[in-house]
Amino acid sequence: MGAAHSASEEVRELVGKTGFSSDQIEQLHRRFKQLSGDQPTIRKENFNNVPDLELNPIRSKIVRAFFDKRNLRKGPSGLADEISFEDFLTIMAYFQPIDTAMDEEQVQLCRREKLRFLFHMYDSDSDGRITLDEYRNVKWWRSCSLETRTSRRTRPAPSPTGP
Ligand SMILES: [Ca+2]
Repeated sequence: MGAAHSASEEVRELVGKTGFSSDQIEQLHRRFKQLSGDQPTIRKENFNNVPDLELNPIRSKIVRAFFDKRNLRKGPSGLADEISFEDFLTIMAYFQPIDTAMDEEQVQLCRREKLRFLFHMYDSDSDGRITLDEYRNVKWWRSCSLETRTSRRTRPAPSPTGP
């Protein structure tokens, strides 16, 4: 009983921290266990078998975002070797739509967090600046992914060596 109680207590705590509902947390926990192979942490290699990411051209950027210490609020730079379920939720929360029940101040805070997350995706060397190369790097991959999704449109495929 003790364990069951502490588990639900833990979920309640995570609801407060992340803004996910308890149903969403359970769902994400199943996903986490699937990814980790039932281990308490996830390593980068665990993302190798995610079919949704297989064809995603910015796959490495997305995977990196999960381990970026800045996004995990664990440091000004660097990558974590592994992430816990709570870390996983921290990252997934960046992808949550903004809750309409929030007051203006919370909305601003939430927007700022999301922007920071996006900024970190571009600023791959964590120096707090986005160089033209870093910008082009993500932009090129993004346009590639759009290109694949919208199938063959009239625009030619962008070249990896530049526009
Ligand atoms: Ca940079």
